Amino acid sequence: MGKVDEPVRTGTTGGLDHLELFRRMLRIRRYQLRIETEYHEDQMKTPVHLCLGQEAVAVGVTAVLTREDYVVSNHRSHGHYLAKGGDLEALTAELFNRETGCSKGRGGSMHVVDPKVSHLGSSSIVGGGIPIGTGHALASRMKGDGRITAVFFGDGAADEGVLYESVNFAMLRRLPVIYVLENNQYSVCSPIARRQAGPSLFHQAPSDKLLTAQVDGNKLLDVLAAAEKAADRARRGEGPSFIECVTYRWRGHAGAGSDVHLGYRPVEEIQCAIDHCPVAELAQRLEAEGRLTPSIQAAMEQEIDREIDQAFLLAKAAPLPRPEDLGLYLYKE
Ligand SMILES: Cc1ncc(C[n+]2csc(CCOP(=O)(O)OP(=O)(O)O)c2C)c(N)n1
Ligand SMILES: [Mg+2]
Repeated sequence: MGKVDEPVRTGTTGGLDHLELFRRMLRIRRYQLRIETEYHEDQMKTPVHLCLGQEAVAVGVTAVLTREDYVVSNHRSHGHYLAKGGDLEALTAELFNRETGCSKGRGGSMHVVDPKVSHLGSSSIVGGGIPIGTGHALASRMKGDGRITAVFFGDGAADEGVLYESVNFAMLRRLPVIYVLENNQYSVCSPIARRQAGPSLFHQAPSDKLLTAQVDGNKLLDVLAAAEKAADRARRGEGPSFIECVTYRWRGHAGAGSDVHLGYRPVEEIQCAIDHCPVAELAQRLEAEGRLTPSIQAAMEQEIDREIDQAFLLAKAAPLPRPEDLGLYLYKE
């Protein structure tokens, strides 16, 4: 089993280590870049949706969760899974559809799960995770197990009616859930301005029923601050929150590499997002505080790359599921 990230804090205030959060963002960044390099070899038979440029959202939100708190993710799943502490080796094996994968090779990139760290899975059905996460929060409330749930979804999912039903129900029952709208401003090739009439209506909800925030999703500390408030509120039993993290997807919707040739967004827009890189933004802050130097970063990168090398090596050598076993695991007893 690969190395598992522990939660940085356990639901009490303070104790956040920003350097450790930087390492997590860097790890997700370098992992995505490696997938991108390897994807062209066509050994990974799964579609992939890279989260390059969106690392601060996954890391900032999961930093305030305990290992027992739940995460429900979507098709752009890698960052959420790794930030929650999911096993990197098992994720890599899943990308190669191996028996050792986190979904035993049957799921691929869009269906990743790691119950050991309460990552309950991702769904390829846009918006599909929203009611599932709401249900987990309801279960926690009924059992009184003290767990909270964070649900990640995109602006495309926010176009769907299920979000209204879910948030309304969570408000009504004061469920311990954080809805994290990862607004990267596109649903495949459709810009948000062509799909939504204005800012999300949830920002106008009564504040005692729904805590809402819109933050710069490329600034780790801004995401963290909003997530912290939301988690504290959920733990106090005061109900749900809705955090919109405005960010940007650097690469094409699916697969590896740039999609500028499709012509649906200007090159300058992509460049502007890259100029506001979330990893570089945090690096600059930490450098100014004297906590990060180029050599510290280089050492982190080396260690991360070693871990990634090992994961890819193991994944490629692992067995595929046997054809006679393909009917296994379809139903849970
Ligand atoms: C119910 C449903 N409708 C449409 C699709 C096709 N589809 C896959 S991803 C996607 C875009 C989702 O956009 P968003 O929620 O903003 O997430 P992002 O890809 O930007 O991270 C669409 C329309 C789908 N998988 N499921
Ligand atoms: Mg989107």
